[in-house]
Amino acid sequence: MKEKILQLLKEDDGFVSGQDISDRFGVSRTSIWKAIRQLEDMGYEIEAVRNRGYRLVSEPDLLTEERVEELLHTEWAGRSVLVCDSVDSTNNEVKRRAEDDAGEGLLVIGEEQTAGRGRRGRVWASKKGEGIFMSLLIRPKIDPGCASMLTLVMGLAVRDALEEICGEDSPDFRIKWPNDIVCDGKKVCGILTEMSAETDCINYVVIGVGINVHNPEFPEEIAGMATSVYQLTGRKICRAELVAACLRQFEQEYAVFLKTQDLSALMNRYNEYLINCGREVCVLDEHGDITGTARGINARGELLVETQEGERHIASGEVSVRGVYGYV
Ligand code: BT5
Repeated sequence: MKEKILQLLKEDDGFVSGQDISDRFGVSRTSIWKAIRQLEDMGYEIEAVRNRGYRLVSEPDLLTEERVEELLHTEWAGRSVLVCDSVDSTNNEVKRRAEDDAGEGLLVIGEEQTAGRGRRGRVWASKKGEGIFMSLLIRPKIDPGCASMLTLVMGLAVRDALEEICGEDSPDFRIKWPNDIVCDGKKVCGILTEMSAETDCINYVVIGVGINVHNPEFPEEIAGMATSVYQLTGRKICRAELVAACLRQFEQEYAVFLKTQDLSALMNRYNEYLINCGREVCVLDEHGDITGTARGINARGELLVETQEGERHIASGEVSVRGVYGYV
């Protein structure tokens, strides 16, 4: 019933009266009301006015397998797409499937994550319908020591995709080494790369991407450091288009990376967008903090930091970088 009512509301830009619906489908006013409630739960915004009826105000930004597949024009990334209504963590789901021999290019998307993760077991806020939570499976034939560079390749790809989808008046999206995309001093995307490997060969790599898209606000704990595309632009972009753009960009940049198995051909562009460049940073390392001026990345994806004792090369692994005066 709700599909039929929805169709009717879509065909009419004005109000459709309860009487009309009831006459047309032979159902009671109560069943109509219930169907309307179900549609609202699915994210449709419906205005109900006494004596006039119902009007469709806006449709939800649905992230379905069909929609993503229709927009993807990639060779292998997203070869198979799985959208879960709810999942613990898309990285976990891809790992489970990778252990079951899933092929390279599998993309898992969650409408929500119940245990979305950042690095070192930190929590990634993953509220239903508000963001993109996705993980891509790859099986690269590269040295396991090079895998951390894939976070940087994906970072560049997501930044480019955000700019593409936001269009001409796109906000100035920057990269905060090693795994964040930031704008206006706040984080709009985080990337978590995980790997299963032997000493000299990789079984698989999972690259997880969390992008804040429609969030009107954030939980208090992260409100000072998180932002969303909606907060930045006031617009509700299409998540499926952003997913497709990320994969398309990643596929291109990954092909460049594979040729040399390092970032030599990507680092100039990466450094152009690197927010840390030329800034005082504090690298929070388990061996002690390092403070200095960030000078950009090298071909191995290490951050070059000029300190009083000389230049240090910081490997991305598990470190966090903070601006001396705040998050960026
Ligand atoms: C990250 O970790 O930034 C990696 C986030 C990766 C999330 C994706 S979603 C799909 C896939 N499946 C997963 O389970 N994970 C990946 P890290 O650098 O450790 O940053 C985590 C910190 O960012 C938290 O401790 C919070 O302070 C902050 N944070 C949490 N949720 C956030 C959000 N939605 N937006 C911005 N900041 C957030």
